[in-house]
Amino acid sequence: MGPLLILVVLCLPVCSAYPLNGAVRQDHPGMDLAQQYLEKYYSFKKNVFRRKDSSPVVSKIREMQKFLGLKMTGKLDSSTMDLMHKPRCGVPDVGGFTTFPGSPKWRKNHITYRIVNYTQDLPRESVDSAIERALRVWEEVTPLTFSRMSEGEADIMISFEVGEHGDFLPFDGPGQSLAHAYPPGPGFYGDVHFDDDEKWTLGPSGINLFLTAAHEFGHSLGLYHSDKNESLMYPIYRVSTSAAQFHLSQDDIDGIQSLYGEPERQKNLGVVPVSSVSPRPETPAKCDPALSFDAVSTLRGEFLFFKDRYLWRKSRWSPEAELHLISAFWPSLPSSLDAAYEARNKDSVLIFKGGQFWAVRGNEVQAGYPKRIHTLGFPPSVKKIDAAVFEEEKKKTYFFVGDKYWRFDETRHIMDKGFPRLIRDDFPGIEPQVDAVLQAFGYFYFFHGSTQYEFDPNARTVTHMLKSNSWLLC
Ligand code: TQI
Ligand code: CA
Ligand code: ZN
Repeated sequence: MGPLLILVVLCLPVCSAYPLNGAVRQDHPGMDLAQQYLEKYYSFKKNVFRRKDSSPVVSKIREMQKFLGLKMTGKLDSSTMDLMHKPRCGVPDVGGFTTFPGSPKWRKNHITYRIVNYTQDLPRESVDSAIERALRVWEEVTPLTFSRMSEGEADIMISFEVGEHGDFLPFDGPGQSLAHAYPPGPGFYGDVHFDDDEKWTLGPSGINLFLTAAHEFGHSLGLYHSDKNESLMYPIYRVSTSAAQFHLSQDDIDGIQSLYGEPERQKNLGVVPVSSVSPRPETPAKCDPALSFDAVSTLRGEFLFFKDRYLWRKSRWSPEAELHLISAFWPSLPSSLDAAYEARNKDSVLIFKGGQFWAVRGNEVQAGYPKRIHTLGFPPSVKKIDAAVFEEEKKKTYFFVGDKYWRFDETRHIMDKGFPRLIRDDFPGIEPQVDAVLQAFGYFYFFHGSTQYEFDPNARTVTHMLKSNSWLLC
């Protein structure tokens, strides 16, 4: 059933507008798929298909129409397309994921992408981060890695287009077709186009760019659709979850791993617990609905959630969070921390309690620590910090204290002028006091008791409210 649908979906807009009887250019990408389909099911030959005089195509279509019991127009008219849209009898439906005919895939593990242009609907940074997150979805379960190019020809060229845009698969205004993607290969293959007549958003209204992109990248990497309705590759658009809760279904994972295999275990983090004391019975329960965190940080691509004497460590590779004693990583650190953040430009995690802070790198607490928080530029009235988060792009750290926040410049090592400011003025919807903050996927996640707020820093609004322990898959 795969090839049939490819033809229909990829060809539907163009075929209804341009019957195949000679009016259509023969070198557009949809034609390759149409050709594959006809070859496979109607023993159609490549060489004749490409001829200037395309009457063999017309007769093939007539043959197909005859077989399907339709009026033999020789054109891919709407009744032909409608019927072809239905599952094809006699083609076994195995269930679950499918790949393209011939299972095309990238023959390398490092893939480049380029965002060629932008939609007006979202700030550029939000588009960048939605694309990055959508690629990470696949990166996490395969040996594939993606890197972004700012010019030249990348494997996956990403653009926003309206109407006719040069590939003979014109978009159709708001609704219906949202985006399309080509299976792996050279040239336009692998590319993704988004219909810029859609209202692209990152929230639940409009069309969610992250979800759509994640689905299209599935196609760009070689997956076709799945009939498992919980899968990302199921061909019905639904906004189900927020970015924080989104996860691939097992079917998507099986599908992509059938092409590329599993991730190379496990990028060595150089961070291991130095002792393995098994947690005692008074350990916090990760799925307690009232669970709150003391501090949250990233560490070399992992997430750390601090609570009392413990931390949960959640790696990108496994959905399971591991519970450890903080002292198993860093024996000299205190428990019940106030705040933590990763200064990624220095490969360090900064950990705060009361008037002191520590810098750790791997398992080492760095020399010269703890230091006094006032050395960072806080006035004497600040006795402790509630939460801290590092913003990678701007290389700034935000420190939250009561209803105010400070901004620290990690490059120049000074507190920025004009601070503190009120949290409510710049982070509308975020209530003091903040327990912990995390930056991930382009969002800030503010933790306040058992509630977590997903905040889009570009749109300056709360996009979702979650349970604090949603990261621990409760
Ligand atoms: N676009 C279809 C889709 O992505 C068409 C398409 C483009 C396609 N490239 C393809 C189909 C390669 C098969 C193979 O499925 S769409 C959804 C979903 C669309 C649909 O605009 O209809 C999503 C785009 F699955 F939700 F229905 C994104 Cl997420
Ligand atoms: Ca559309
Ligand atoms: Zn699709």
